[in-house]
Amino acid sequence: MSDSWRGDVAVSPEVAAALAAGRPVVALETTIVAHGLPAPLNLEVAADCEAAVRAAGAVPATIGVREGRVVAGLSAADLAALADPGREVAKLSARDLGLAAARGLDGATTVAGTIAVAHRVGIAVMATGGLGGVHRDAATTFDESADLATLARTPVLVVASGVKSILDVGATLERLDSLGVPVVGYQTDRFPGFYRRDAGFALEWAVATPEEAARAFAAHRAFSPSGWLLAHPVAAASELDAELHDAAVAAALDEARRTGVTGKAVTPALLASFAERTGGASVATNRDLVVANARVAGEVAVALAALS
Ligand code: PSU
Ligand code: MN
Repeated sequence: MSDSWRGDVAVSPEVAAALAAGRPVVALETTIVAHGLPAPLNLEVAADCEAAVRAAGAVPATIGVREGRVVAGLSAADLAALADPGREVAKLSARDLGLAAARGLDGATTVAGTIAVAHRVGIAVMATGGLGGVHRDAATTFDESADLATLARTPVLVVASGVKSILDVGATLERLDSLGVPVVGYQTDRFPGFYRRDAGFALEWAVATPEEAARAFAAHRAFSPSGWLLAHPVAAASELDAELHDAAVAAALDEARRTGVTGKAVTPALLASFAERTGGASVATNRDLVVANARVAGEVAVALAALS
């Protein structure tokens, strides 16, 4: 069976059947695969995320662009192509999707790009590692991820372990407040700092179960066009050592300043230098948290489907 078209999106047979039947589906991003994690681990993590969604009882829809086709539910071959470091794969936020499609490009979607596609085909839940956010020098560079504004206008629940401490976490939380995006702790009342369980900020709202998250998100949609950030901290056993973490943050920021990297290259550059500084420990933490987020997203999608 081949993909079917929903609007401008090619939907895999499995995802199309699940959506038609109202069964739970979870969108997964591909920027983490193409630009966030080193090969060959990147493809393994993508497969582990899909398996975690399935184990929770939902259908994974990994999203990306292949030769100009915007796909929800990438095949293993297409996913492998996007994971291939030898290939030119564009990094696509929501604003880039149409251009990449028209040009016939290969592209990996960020959180913003992924939720734009997910919403277009009727997927309400997404999992990732970390949301993009406000960079520390944003007061002069205006570098704020389009993930924030896109989440403000796209009703998709995103499960993430907060944002990386390389960013300005406090400013990111303030922007999410201004933009009207709820930030809800999953079994925590502290905002997670990606590699660490607590970034040093309290959360106003928390939920204890997937069912509670699903009920509140469903209720939220009656009053707001925005999505949700469901903040799920990394498991305690997978946390990065605090000292190693703080030293790596300082070094990564210093390197970024010295090399003068800008635009969409900033986040991948920071991630790569972080991995180098922690001797790969940050990559192991990243892997554990993104797979755990895929499982929680699967559970929330199952609970959401049970409501309707
Ligand atoms: N956080 C990670 N790994 C990643 C990203 C974020 O730990 O790979 C990716 C996500 O796809 C996110 C994007 O949407 O980086 C944000 O990039 P930018 O800051 O350029 O918007
Ligand atoms: Mn940016």
